[in-house]
Amino acid sequence: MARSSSGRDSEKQARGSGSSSSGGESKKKRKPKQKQKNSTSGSRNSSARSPRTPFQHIQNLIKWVDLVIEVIDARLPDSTRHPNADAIFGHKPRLFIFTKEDLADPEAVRAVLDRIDVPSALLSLKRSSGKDKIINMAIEATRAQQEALVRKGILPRPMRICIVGLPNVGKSSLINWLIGRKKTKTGNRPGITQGTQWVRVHPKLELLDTPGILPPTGFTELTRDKLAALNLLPQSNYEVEPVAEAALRLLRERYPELLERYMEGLADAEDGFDYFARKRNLLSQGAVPDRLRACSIFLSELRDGKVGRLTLD
Ligand SMILES: Nc1nc2c(ncn2[C@@H]2O[C@H](COP(=O)(O)OP(=O)(O)OP(=O)(O)O)[C@@H](O)[C@H]2O)c(=O)[nH]1
Ligand SMILES: [Mg+2]
Repeated sequence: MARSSSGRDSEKQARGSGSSSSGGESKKKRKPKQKQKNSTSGSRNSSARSPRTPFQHIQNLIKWVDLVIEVIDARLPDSTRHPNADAIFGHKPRLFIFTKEDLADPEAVRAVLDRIDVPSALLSLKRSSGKDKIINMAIEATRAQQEALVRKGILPRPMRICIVGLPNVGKSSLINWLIGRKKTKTGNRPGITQGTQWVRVHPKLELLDTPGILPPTGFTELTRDKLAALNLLPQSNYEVEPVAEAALRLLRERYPELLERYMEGLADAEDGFDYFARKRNLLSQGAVPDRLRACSIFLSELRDGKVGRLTLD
């Protein structure tokens, strides 16, 4: 299957978004001095110790935080976890927050939650209920750290929480949702957040928004197709037609009824996007079916939940 870029490009993309993250951090006042030293916020001459990618930047930050919240897209509960997440964050108290409940298959997500032993919550950020539950989970998960500070005679401070996850899973939206206003930049495409940003979400909790992190390697072709189909990879990393074809194949295997309800005959059509284009009257000159438009519209509607609630892992 043709691909416009390799895993190395993911790293390049990620690195691009990381460069400004250092700038954002250098303006923050509340961070410990040592953190400033280890971050990319120093002068260009300090590059010997500077992390080279946003992922390395986050790895450096991790030692200063009390809790890591991994944000996971409930439509891809395995594929939207960084393959090295357990190795890198596993020693820290963690919460998993599965976003996009409103777009995901409830049964499939329930099965995933049942096999996870990290405290987890499933959320639709399109609904306003459930904020107190998340705040309480975070306070509970950092209770041991708070008690340790008291034991050491250190003045109480808000617990520092780092939000991590792949691009476009809903990290920044989660922060805005918790505080009930738009403090962090969000958008429906991967790569919106370019820097780090601290936000106080509760007198006891400060959250650090971070850029989405893509592993430089380790994606199988299937995983890449799933991430691309659900708009979790930067568009420069893939071509629309093969991704749409892969998504249609997956839906035919997993959700033929949804597909049939979405467009009668699509589940069984010999050439799916030829069929789609004719059905939607997407014809170019000479009444030739416009496959590219058909693929783009299909992906866009799939991402918006118009095919139905689905989980592709
Ligand atoms: N339907 C639905 N959309 C959501 C939900 N959570 C987030 N989104 C949407 O997902 C998109 C991405 O949200 P962001 O918060 O910008 O994602 P991010 O993880 O910060 O992305 P990057 O900054 O690019 O890494 C936005 O269009 C949000 O509205 C949810 O629970 N349900
Ligand atoms: Mg963001």
